[in-house]
Amino acid sequence: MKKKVALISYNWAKHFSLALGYVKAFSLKDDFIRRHADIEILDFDTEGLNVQQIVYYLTQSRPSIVGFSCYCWNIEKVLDTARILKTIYPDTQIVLGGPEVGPIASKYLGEYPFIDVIVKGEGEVTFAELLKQYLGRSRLSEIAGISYRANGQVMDNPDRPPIENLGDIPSPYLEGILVPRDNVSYIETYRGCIFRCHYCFEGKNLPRLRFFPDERIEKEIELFMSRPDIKTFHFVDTIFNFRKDRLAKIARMLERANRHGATLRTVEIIAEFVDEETIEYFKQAGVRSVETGPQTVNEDTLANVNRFYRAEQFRRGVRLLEDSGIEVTSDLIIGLPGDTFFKFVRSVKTIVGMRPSTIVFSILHVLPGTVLYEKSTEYGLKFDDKAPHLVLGAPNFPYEDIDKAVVMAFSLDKEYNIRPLSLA
Ligand code: B12
Ligand code: SF4
Repeated sequence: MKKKVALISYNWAKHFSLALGYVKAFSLKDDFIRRHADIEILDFDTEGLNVQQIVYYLTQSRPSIVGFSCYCWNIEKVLDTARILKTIYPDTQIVLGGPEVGPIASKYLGEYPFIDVIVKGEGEVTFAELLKQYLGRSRLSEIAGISYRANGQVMDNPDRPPIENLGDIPSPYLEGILVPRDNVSYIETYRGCIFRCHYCFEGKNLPRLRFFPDERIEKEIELFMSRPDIKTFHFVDTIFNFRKDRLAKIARMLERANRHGATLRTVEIIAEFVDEETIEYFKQAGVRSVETGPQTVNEDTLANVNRFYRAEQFRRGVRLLEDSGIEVTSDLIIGLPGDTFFKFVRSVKTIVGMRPSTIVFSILHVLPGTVLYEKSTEYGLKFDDKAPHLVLGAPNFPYEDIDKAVVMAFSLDKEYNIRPLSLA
């Protein structure tokens, strides 16, 4: 009989898990796994069903291996589900992966005895090897990229190098494992980021960019655009416009495939890189709105967190975009090391003066795997070690001031960001 494997993701805002789509698609490439394992992806909404309902659901199929996709917004629910499952079925193997647990795998294993294995970093190859191990084909000690429990001890195997050729991962969309849904579907064209902002884990600190093959991206775009129900979708890429020739290529693919008037929602961009030509490519691609930094405008803070910002180019980029009808969302982070309450106010004044459509304020999350997390003491950062790891104080930005900034941001959000639909 085939072993039952459940891959679970607690998503945000009706999204579904691209990560688990890749993990399943890669595992099914292997003939032995295909013959011996039944892999089911279960997407739930983080705020939807409660843990008891999910556990009850799992008792119906009794998977012997349960893999969870872990992010700072769902880890509490993952841990509750895993603990209860392991108590009911001690033989069930609990495997965790994702950016919340990978960078601090030993810590999680040390604190939560019901976790069996944590996959560090990219999960595709490692999870397939792990499945083969569960099916009797290898030993945990031989699998790179995992931490695990053996005889009561936490073992930490060496990291696995990044997947060299991303084309080795079958597309979960083209394989029919994931079905695109309007507004919450993502295409990934490359992994990594050209920058290394110290608060960010998007590029996962990997040394260089790696790209999915063009033909495969084109086929995914074609699949999305062939569906009249897909009115809008996203790219997961860290910076949509990091190189103009690439942007031009993707824009052409999108234009060619777009027969139902689909639009691209909120791609992440660097505003400083925007010029007239970029605007033309964005239009060709169907981009209606973009999201960008600068997170703070203060030079010492920018230097502290290794963030790229060029005031005049940024201003020009925002104007070019807004004047050509592409909405700009500008992001500011509260609590970055180097900022103070008044420096935060300065950032707000500067950005309001540039008149983007929307300003999004967020409180600094000190995320595992980031430089700020690893060097928090050096930076004098206090943060809640419990996810989502919100900052509780920086050297000249004490908790009370952070709180004041949050209240101010809340009011500004009402004042600046609300537009009745009739005026939008
Ligand atoms: C899409 C997305 C969202 C979506 C939600 C997606 C969902 N499924 O619910 C939205 C836009 C709603 C969102 C919101 C937020 N997000 Co977000 N988001 C992303 C984004 C851009 C893409 C995720 C993705 O699909 N990546 C592609 C897949 C392939 O990569 P992956 O998820 O890392 O998966 C790989 C490995 O981690 C591993 N893996 C993952 N799961 C599993 C499971 C198993 C069993 C195994 C073996 C392996 C494995 O294998 C995968 C393949 O290699 C990432 C950045 C990024 N580029 O990854 C941030 C990211 C996940 N988000 C992040 C954050 C902080 C947030 C917010 C808190 C931001 C905020 N300030 O509000 C909010 C949280 C919601 C809230 N309001 O509280 C952080 C999370 C860090 C952490 N420790 O969890 C990330 C990493 C970005 C960052 N800032 O560094 N987000
Ligand atoms: S914040 Fe943006 S630019 Fe900076 S490392 Fe993350 S994805 Fe790259």
